[in-house]
Amino acid sequence: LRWLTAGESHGPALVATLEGLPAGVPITTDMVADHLARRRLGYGRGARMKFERDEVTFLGGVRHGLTMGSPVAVMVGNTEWPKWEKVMAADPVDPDELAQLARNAPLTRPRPGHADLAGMQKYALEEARPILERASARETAARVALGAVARSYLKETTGIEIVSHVVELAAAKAPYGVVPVPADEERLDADPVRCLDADASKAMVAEIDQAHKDGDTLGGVVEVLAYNVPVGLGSHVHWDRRLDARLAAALMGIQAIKGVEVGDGFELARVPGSKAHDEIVPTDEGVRRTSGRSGGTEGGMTTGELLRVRAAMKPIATVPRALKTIDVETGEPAAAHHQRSDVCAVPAAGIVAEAMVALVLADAVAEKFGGDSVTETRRNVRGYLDNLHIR
Ligand code: EPS
Repeated sequence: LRWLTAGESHGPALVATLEGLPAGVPITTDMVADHLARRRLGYGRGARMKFERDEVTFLGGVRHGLTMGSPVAVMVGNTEWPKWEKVMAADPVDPDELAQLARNAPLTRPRPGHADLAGMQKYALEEARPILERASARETAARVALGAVARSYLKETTGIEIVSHVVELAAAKAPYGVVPVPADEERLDADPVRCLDADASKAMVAEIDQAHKDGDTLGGVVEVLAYNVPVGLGSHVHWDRRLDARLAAALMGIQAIKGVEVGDGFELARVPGSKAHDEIVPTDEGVRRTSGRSGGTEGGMTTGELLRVRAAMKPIATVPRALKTIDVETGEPAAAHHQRSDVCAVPAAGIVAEAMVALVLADAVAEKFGGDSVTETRRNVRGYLDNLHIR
């Protein structure tokens, strides 16, 4: 599969294309809109999440609710656009007119932790607008839109289903080892922080309330689970074919993610081998592992067990109690620019992480099973699984 996104946070729209899917994948505007709505949930989001809507339009690749095998193109409109149409116009705008717009004031006090300063240096810019517009997590709406298509492909061809939850938010932690199943999605989405454990959820909400009072922002950890993943996606033969490497890269590629773990991840480095690995046993349903510490990959290949990955998000860089920076215009110390921001976007990061996992798995499924129609892919999956010589 190949996929790309384009678009700025305050531009007219985000667009995304996905090429390489077979014909016959069920997908509708509503299916995409549902996932986009899930991304906007979560306690601690800022004002923009409340008044903006995500407007979805398919521009190609889909007819009467099914993919056609041609590239899928989807557009997510920014309803904020009318306020920004001069500031973010593609064509030149009269400089006098621009100078009168408060919104267009040059952003010369880069935020620590954001792409602002390094981006201005790298792209030789006098202000941060062109950097932050694309660095913004608004772009994740485009990935979630494609993720919705990838999920439908996975479900149709392999039965893979993906669910995520928030396991840590600042100092508040969900109990280890309690994981949701796909049927928990509605319940998770109804929780203010998408946490499965009621007490942990309350503690997380309290963390956000406190940070809000303090003019601060918070990060956390999300966990994504993929059920019904067949054995043998990815490969041990080369570093860039290892599925765990591909998952890690995809998750690290989400704005503000600073760490990724597969299965028990860093914890595995702290225990001896006898407590780190998942023992293999014969059962009535075939070969199984007795535990899920590896997160469902061994040697860069899926094992057929539950796939489990985690991503750690740092606190949002737009801190209301502004951090120290410089004004690049004068070179003097200054307070970082701040207009409005989310206190915490960890619940939303979980939905984005689901989309990234879906895209990586869809890529691995397409690579292993091929097919130009969903029926053909499904037949290939079944043929492979029915003929596994060790089961
Ligand atoms: C974002 C800052 C906020 C968020 C935005 C991401 O936007 P603004 O600066 O316009 O208030 O609302 O997220 C989205 C718009 C979205 O859809 O997720 C940032 O700096 O990354």
